[in-house]
Amino acid sequence: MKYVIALGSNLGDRQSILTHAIDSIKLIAEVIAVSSFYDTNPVGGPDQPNYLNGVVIVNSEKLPEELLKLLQEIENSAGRTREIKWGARTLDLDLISAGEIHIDTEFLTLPHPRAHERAFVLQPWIEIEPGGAIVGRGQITDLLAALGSQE
Ligand code: A4P
Ligand code: MG
Repeated sequence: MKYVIALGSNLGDRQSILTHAIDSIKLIAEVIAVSSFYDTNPVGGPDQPNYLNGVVIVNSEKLPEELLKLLQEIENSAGRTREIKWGARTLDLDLISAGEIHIDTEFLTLPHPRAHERAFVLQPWIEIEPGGAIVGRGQITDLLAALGSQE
């Protein structure tokens, strides 16, 4: 199964936190593509520093829930704490999509419910998979273009 994973950091040495996170992901899945990192303005939440965001595509035979658990362990080892919703964090790893799979439980929603409206996810994803799509939402190039025309 091919998974799209979004990475974000806005506390500490963002560049090395993301690079280290990708090294950790390589230990649990086969990493197929890695985007550049993008400096982005924070969306939502309290006043907080800019993020560094990126996307990786991996191949894994693990179930989505298993993969998310492992990603959360990587977040925790990067010193992630959960205090304020949408607040600043050393490392955020979100599962964005898993092909055609739909999941809606408290632990995991797939596709990610907000990814289609977030340039900080779509832009790096398009860089590594221009033909990518979010099931039920459409082509990621169209989704990003729709965001631009809203502003
Ligand atoms: N969860 C459910 N579905 C998923 C999924 N597809 N991937 C659950 C990952 N987790 C999922 O997440 C809260 C709970 O969501 C978890 O327990 C998991 O079981 P969290 O990472 O603890 O908390 P969070 O990240 O603060 O909340 P959330 O809702 O994931 O926030 P978002 O939507 O990720 O937004 N601005 C910029 N520029 N760049 C960013 O990266 N990120 C956020 C966080 C806000 N603004 C940003 C950025
Ligand atoms: Mg998250």
